[in-house]
Amino acid sequence: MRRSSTSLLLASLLTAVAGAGATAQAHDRTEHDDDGHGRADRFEAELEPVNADGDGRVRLRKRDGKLVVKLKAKGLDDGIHIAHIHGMAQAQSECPGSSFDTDGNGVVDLLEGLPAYGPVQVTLSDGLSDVGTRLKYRRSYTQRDNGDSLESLGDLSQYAIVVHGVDLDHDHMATNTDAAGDGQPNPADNEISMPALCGVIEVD
Ligand SMILES: [Cu+2]
Repeated sequence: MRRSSTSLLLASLLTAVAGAGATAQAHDRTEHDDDGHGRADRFEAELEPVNADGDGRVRLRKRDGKLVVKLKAKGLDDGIHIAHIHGMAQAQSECPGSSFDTDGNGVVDLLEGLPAYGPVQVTLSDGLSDVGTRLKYRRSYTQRDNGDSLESLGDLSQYAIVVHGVDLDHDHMATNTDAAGDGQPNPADNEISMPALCGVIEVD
């Protein structure tokens, strides 16, 4: 049961990574300040470490049916850094502390953190191009990963943002999906799905 749900989750996550370049409604734009007009709903999230060093800040703005996201992070392990809005409309999402490390291996992996931050709702990453120790992008989104409208998320301050990608095998790159080298799909040693930073979304 755990094995199959784990495999399914990892498969869908990796499919999302591989296909994100084609499917994400993401557009990098030139940074510019908002003009202050209009009735924008503004939110922000401070990104703090889950399993690795680093920090960051995300600003979110709902406008004309779109969600504009400005994400900055630094101090990450070099490698691939996918990012999502996680959560459930029914529950306030949180960021997992070390008590969520139920297998006691020293990291809170993707599955262990799920009770805190909930499932993926919106993929922010555009896939394999989000690499390095720093991230800085401004992208807009028009729908959830499941195709539903962004409005169906309800209040954004119920959600959390997770940036993934942690170097576990100490090769200075967060790219290995099987850091233990045992050939088994397992979130406990998947560097790409491993949460690096997390921040709860709050009204700005
Ligand atoms: Cu995620």
